[in-house]
Amino acid sequence: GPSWTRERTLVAVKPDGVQRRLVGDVIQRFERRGFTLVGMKMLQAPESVLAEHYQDLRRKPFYPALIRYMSSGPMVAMVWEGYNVVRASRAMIGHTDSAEAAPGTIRGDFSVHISRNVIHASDSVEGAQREIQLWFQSSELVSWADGGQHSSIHSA
Ligand code: IDP
Ligand code: MG
Repeated sequence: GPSWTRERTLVAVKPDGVQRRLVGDVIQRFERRGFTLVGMKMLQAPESVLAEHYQDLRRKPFYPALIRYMSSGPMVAMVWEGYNVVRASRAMIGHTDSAEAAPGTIRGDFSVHISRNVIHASDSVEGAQREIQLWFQSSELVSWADGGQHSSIHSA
């Protein structure tokens, strides 16, 4: 079938989001939207993985603080699947800078500062593929048939 039927993205509740008990709310938003959860794990991220994840930001002044923040406690990494899930999840999480994030988005509802912005989502299909491979073994991802109300649109 067409490749978009299997579009996947990496979403991660960052350590501040876990500490603030926002994991359930995040999952609920993605479930209600109709996306399919195909992988999930809780972990305290190793700095080596974070360094690869944020390789494009390594020269930014905030980079050391970013790595400290992201490794400060457990995070919950997830892989969500569905039609246009990469673009849709960026819209759902909202602007990187919480002050700019629209109300109704995850960052717009739960975060006031760019350095504690609760959640990550991949920003492109290529980036998503790279990040999913970085955080998950392929054996940790599960394909399952959606027999529910969203099956027609997500596999049309
Ligand atoms: P994104 O998470 O919306 O994709 P990126 O520009 O890729 O945003 O930056 C990755 C992460 O780095 C942000 O989510 C945020 O945690 C952190 N970050 C980005 N810019 C700043 C900054 O100016 N100060 C502090 N942290 C920042
Ligand atoms: Mg990014």
